[in-house]
Amino acid sequence: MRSLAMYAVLVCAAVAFADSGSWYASSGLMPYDSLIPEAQRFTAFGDPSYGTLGVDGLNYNDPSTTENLSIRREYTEIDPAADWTYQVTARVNSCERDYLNYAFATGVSNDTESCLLMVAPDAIGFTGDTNGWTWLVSYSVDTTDAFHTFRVTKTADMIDVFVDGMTSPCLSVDRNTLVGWTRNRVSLGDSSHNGMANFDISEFHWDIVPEPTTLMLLGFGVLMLRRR
Ligand SMILES: [Ca+2]
Repeated sequence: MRSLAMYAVLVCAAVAFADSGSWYASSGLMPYDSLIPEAQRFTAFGDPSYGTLGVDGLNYNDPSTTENLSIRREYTEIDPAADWTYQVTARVNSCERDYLNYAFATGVSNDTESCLLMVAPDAIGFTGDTNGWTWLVSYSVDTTDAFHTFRVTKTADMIDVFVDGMTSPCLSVDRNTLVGWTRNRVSLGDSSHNGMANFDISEFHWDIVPEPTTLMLLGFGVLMLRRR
């Protein structure tokens, strides 16, 4: 009985750091629609009127330097040791912009460093200081007026970025070099509070897997159960 209790506790511990799902514009539902089960549903922060669902995707039209639209899932904690993958298909639309050099942020971030991918009209990358528009590392790619798929994987400390069908990453960065934002979230897409932008997102997928030590403990729990 004791090992059974231990097993139950360890299963809960593993579930705490695991989350995955997908959203497709072709579903005809906003990512935060109440028809979507909670385990797959996002929440809209900021001004929801900036988002509209069209045939090509979810269009963000953020014309303000004092407001934004952020569609995200928030967590109490995403352990920095957890591995994860996210993938987004999106395009940046030609539009008037202010001084910010990125259009939107997307992906997974924990409470130690911001791992959100910044997508600009002509580049993608990660932030390098507390100013969200200063690149640490970037890769030149024309994201404007054509859809591309951006896939980001975190394995241990390394974060790799792939565009479309790439088999080797165009960007690799050690998470320890990224700046902290103290944000535990999966962001489908965030426009900037201070910047203006217009972009479309047609698909988003995310997969946060339990941290390796939790998996090992879980395996130990199963072993204990089988020895009874
Ligand atoms: Ca804005």
